[in-house]
Amino acid sequence: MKITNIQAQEVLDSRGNPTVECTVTLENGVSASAIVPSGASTGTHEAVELRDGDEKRYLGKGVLKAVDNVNTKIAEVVVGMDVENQKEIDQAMISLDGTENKSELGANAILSVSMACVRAAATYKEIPLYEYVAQLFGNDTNVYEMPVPMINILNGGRHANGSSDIQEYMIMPIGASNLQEAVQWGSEVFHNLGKILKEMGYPTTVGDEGGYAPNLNSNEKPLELIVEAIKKSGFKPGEDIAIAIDAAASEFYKDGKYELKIEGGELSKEQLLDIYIEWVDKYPLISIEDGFAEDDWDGFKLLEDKLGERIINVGDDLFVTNIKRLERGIEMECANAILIKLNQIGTVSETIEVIKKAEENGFHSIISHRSGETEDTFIADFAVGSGVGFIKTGSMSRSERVAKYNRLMRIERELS
Ligand code: 2PG
Ligand code: MG
Repeated sequence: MKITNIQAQEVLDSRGNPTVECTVTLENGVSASAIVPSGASTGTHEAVELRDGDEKRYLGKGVLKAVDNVNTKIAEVVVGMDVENQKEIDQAMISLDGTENKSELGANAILSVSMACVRAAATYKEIPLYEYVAQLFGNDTNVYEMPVPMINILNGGRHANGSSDIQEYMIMPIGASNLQEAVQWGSEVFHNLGKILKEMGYPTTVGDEGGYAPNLNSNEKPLELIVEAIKKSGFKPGEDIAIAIDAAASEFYKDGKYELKIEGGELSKEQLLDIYIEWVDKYPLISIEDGFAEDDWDGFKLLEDKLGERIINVGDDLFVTNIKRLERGIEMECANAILIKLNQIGTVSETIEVIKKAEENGFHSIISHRSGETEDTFIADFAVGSGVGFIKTGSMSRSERVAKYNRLMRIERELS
């Protein structure tokens, strides 16, 4: 079915910053929209998010140039194409942009069109979005695996001023028998953690991803409190519910050292590694994301050699959903998992390619939100259709996070 119109506009993300929404209309009148999210602890090697830099609007964060690029340059090549030719649509935009990092048109502009085309095609074919995604992957559309959620209940780093250096403390309901149970358990632990914090006299206000953000003056204390909250909720730590962290270590890396403010200032990679080893020994910690900085391949390698058998060793800023960087990681055997963010690379087709590459090489993939999210639940369907088995989509509060869990629960009900 032919694309007859594409129209972008500026809308807001969950931090109140502008982002791009695109609506694709087809020859038969069907139309569908998608909204692009936005990160805070962004990797240097990510595709470029085009912002206006006009200080008079949204403190320079406007996206009118990206919007205009969709409505003029991109529309010129994409209008008239068949909406089911996702690869060709994406390739046409990549060629039009002409840069390695999509800095000409903006990855936010390109991805809004890419995602909206996927949704428009699913709508036109009258099938659920996850099913169309499964088709794009070439997956069997009769069997689906619901992802295990990584639920971020304590926010730190760039997502919550004044709390821990470690950016995210997540729980993984690995013992839950289905997604709905996982969500229920996650919500119970989240609320019990809130009670514990309240009793200790800490605030229970939340950070960017909906987790609590107390100033505990420790990077380890959150692990202890989460174990307590898991027990208080009646679950077995490590058996029913495990813990995951995203250190987002690029954010506290400076001049070859890791500045964990609380754990004694400047640490070498070996010292930081020792902390991770201690935590993995002491707590049911089964996944560490960005344990080292985005270009510290050797740090990741140390972690993989020491703990690769015991943890999911995830590269986020390290790989930035980029196939070349993933290939280097596969070659070096310096991780065993990749975080997947569509806007790090900028098209749905390239994202699919990266996930396939990861799978072929025994790497896990985790579909992820950004800290600046929207009401768009695209990644919930993307996680189910891709069949990767994991999704990281924030806490049990803030509607832009909960919307994804709600969508996942609806999908699960529909499938059963
Ligand atoms: C991360 C993400 C999402 P941001 O580091 O994994 O949690 O954060 O979107 O700020 O990069
Ligand atoms: Mg991360």
